[in-house]
Amino acid sequence: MRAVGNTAPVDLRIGLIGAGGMGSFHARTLAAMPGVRITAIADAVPAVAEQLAAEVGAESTTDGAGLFVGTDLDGVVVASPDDTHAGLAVAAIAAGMPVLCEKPLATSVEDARRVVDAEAAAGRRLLQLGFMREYDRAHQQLVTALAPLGSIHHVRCVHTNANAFERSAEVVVGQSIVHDIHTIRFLTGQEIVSVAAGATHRPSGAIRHVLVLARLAGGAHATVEYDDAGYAYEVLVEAIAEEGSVLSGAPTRPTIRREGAISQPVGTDWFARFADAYRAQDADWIASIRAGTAVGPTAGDGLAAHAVVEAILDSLRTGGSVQVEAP
Ligand code: ISE
Repeated sequence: MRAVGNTAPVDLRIGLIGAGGMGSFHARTLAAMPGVRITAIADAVPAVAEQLAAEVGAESTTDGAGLFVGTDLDGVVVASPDDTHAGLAVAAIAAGMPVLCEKPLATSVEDARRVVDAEAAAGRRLLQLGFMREYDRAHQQLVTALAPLGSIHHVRCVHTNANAFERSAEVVVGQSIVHDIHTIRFLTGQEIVSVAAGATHRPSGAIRHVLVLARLAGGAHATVEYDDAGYAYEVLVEAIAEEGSVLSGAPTRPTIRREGAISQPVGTDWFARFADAYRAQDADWIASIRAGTAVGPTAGDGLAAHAVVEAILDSLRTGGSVQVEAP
């Protein structure tokens, strides 16, 4: 069934690889946009691909890479498991197809570099990377408020995750802290040159809390306080600049007075917190295909972020300060 309300003539045919939670959201969001049709959905699990394909009126397949060969697609969304992103992104670029690739770009610096090299060989940008916080209102307000305040001395990212399950350091840093790394880079316009990181652990030994102190090329500091808390989801960013400081806003929430106490819900769902940002990102991507120019976070941003991911992991292992290898 096509998404209700989208009866505009179709001018863009979009494919999607990875029909899990994130992929389903992209499919529904894009299918509801005027002139956009999801025509092909790929997932390694046939039933998963078929179910989403039936919902949005697409063909289904288990062969993600097949979407780049002999199809009439105008663009592809990559929302498959992290370690498949780089290979699929390279295939999309080689086919000259615009691609919205979920973050992270890759799970190694080498793979991220392959994507950057593929674009260089293609001679044009084709990839938009899903660092969607750039499209979040609270982050945009932060950028605007900081503009007149002069040089930035410190960016403080506080990222509380509602994951109750245990994750490896590679996943915590590569999948979650990678967002904060990008926030630091896009707020300051500076590269992270060194990091020192430490972690605390759950009684089981699994990683729980990560603290990162980063130094930027221009001399500023940045910190990331990351917690796999389980009980709440919250992302706060504070920047201290020459003439003032700015703390990012959070979505407006009710203040509840009840049984002699005041409370305010925080939420536990990262996806709900950033749903509007994802929608804005997807709309920008579609507009960029029509305009013939890629926009938003780049493959280079993904490569730079992953170089920092690897330096943080190195610091967690060695306990020392680690220089980030300039990608
Ligand atoms: C998740 O994968 C996301 O992308 C969220 O934005 C992030 O805040 C969370 O930590 C990740 O697990």
